[in-house]
Amino acid sequence: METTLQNYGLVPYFTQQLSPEEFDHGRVGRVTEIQRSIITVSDGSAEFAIPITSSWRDAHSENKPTVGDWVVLDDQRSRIERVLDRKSLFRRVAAGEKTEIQLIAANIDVLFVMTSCDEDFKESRLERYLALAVESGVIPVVVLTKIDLSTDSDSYAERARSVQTGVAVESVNALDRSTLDGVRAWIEPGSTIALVGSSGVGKSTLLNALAETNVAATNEVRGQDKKGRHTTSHRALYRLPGGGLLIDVPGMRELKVADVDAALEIVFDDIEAMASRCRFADCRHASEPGCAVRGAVENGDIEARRLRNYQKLLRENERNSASVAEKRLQGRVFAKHVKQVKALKKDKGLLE
Ligand SMILES: Nc1nc2c(ncn2[C@@H]2O[C@H](COP(=O)(O)OP(=O)(O)O)[C@@H](O)[C@H]2O)c(=O)[nH]1
Ligand SMILES: [Mg+2]
Ligand SMILES: [Zn+2]
Repeated sequence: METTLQNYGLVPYFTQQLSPEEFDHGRVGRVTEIQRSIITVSDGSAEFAIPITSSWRDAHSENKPTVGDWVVLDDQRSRIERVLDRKSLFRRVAAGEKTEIQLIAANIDVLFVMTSCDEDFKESRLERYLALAVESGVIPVVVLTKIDLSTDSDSYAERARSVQTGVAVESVNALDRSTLDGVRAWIEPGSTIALVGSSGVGKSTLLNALAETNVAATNEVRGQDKKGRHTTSHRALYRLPGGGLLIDVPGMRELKVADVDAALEIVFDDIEAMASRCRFADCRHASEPGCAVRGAVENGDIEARRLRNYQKLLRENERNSASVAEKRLQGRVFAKHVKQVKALKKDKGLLE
């Protein structure tokens, strides 16, 4: 079982968290798929369809199993006992009145941030994805698709490279396997890659090309509004012939940020560096006198759009981080309360 699980990316980081009994009885597996009420877990040789029990449904959102998680199963392989500590976690703040954290995928090594050489391409969106990738502890790679449909794909690649110092950019025609060597170089045996990007950019097409078989349904983009139909409705982990693992994340309209302070400093390192020359240490680069960042925008050294997006992400981060911290606290208080009630019932002989 050891070697087959290594194909699924099992490394010492996870085996160290197992008791000898859990390891010897092969009770460890990886979550390969999540649907409405069923979690699919693979133990390397077989897959188990595990119903999501109410205790997991009520768990705090960051503690729930997600695609890519390593989990310990019970002896009957009918229940998830616990989720192992993650190497990395890609999550977003879900849109809506309430601030909810939604897990996208766990234990990812590389994130393919996908966009196409057409009107989907927006620097501001790339900056947002890159901040989320850096915050998650995942290496981001920008994958530029549909180079065959553009006469100017090099300029798109150049724009993508200018979004963050040193970020890797790979250009592909997802329909032509001979263009995929650049992305293949990022997929090592046992490593996990997640694909994110708007609907219709070619995530499923790339997955199929790399898998060398049609594992995922692709959507033909509708002529009128260029919006793809939502064929991929759930997240799943696929094994590639070369030994890597790929997670196709269906298009998400909004990926709000929270807790990305440090990541914003990295993605916007040019603005951060310039800010050290502002007259006021807490300058917000709005209307303060002696603002070096606004000076750089006026000189054309920093794009006005880039500064606006940086400020927007900072505000969003501030707003959401506060509510996320509050949620986490509520989650912990609630868990403690449940424990106390259970202990009390046990004392009174109401629970075994
Ligand atoms: N010409 C061309 N078409 C592509 C490319 N990548 C994807 N497509 C087409 O774009 C449409 C949407 O692709 P799909 O993989 O379903 O997008 P997804 O929503 O990101 O999974 C399909 O019709 C694909 O055939 C590409 O690199 N070049
Ligand atoms: Mg798709
Ligand atoms: Zn300033």
